[in-house]
Amino acid sequence: MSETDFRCGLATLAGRPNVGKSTLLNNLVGQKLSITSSRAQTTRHRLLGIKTSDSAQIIYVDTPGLQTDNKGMMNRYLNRVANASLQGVDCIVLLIAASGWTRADEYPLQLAMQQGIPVILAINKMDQLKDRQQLLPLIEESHKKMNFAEIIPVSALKTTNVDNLQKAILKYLPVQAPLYPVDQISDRSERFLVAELVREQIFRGLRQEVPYATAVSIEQFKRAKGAIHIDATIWVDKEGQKPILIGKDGERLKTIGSRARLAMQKLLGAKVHLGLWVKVREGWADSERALRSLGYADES
Ligand SMILES: Nc1nc2c(ncn2[C@@H]2O[C@H](COP(=O)(O)OP(=O)(O)O)[C@@H](O)[C@H]2O)c(=O)[nH]1
Ligand SMILES: [Mg+2]
Repeated sequence: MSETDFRCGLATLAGRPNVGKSTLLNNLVGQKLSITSSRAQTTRHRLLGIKTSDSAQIIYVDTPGLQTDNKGMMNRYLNRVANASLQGVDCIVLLIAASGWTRADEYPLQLAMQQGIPVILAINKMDQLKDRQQLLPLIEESHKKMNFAEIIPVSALKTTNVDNLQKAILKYLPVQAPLYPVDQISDRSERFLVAELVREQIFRGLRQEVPYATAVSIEQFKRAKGAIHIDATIWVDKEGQKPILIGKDGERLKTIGSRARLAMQKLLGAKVHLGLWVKVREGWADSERALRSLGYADES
């Protein structure tokens, strides 16, 4: 492979909430960077996952789900981030689920169509189909929706056909030198990624509205004596949410902490000591200033 054949570019993973964008990003990059849960709107930030080989560098863009709910400052913020991530990239990978097109897929489809760049349709969660024959009518129906550059069924969870998706994306990337150092896997700092791992456990461990009322900040991130010492604060919106997060005898917070700590050790490849606190900051999700100070500022 000569240097002049090297391909490099950006591919945005787009789609409705919960369709599997973050799971797919982790799978494509081969490292867990983006947090996932069975709940909509787990992803709140744009995150780059960078995959470099001898012949190419693909920069995947994970985004919050595209949805039409614009109520509240957080929803508006999430929509802005997701919208902006469709611009200035080389191709869009639009995800739908193998169970079929839903109304919630129409808005991401419209936005993807408007960009005037190649759109690859990834039909995700194909592991949930009893019979792969069911894909044929779905592919047929999808062809009518728009002129997709490619249509590729995958399972992000079971790693089915993900390599073929990767090959397809490569075709739409320009020949150019890598944009990021070849050993870099994300644009996000370790501090950011570990804060997200705490948020992931909150989304996985708690029902109802509480996860949506929480944010996480890292107060300390220090390497000492072969271990990493991390102190994190979980911010809640109301006093009444605090006992829900902490749980009876502190059990829930303990579970969140120990699971997040294990995930951090895996990510950082080092022993982690984690201190977790819960604090109240009333109305943070609807205050522009609080949103900014917690890292929810518009990202370019
Ligand atoms: N069965 C199945 N579940 C999946 C697949 N991909 C993602 N999921 C699940 O779908 C849920 C949402 O995934 P996530 O990646 O957070 O979706 P996002 O909101 O689009 O980023 C999680 O519970 C995932 O485990 C898949 O290929 N098959
Ligand atoms: Mg996500």
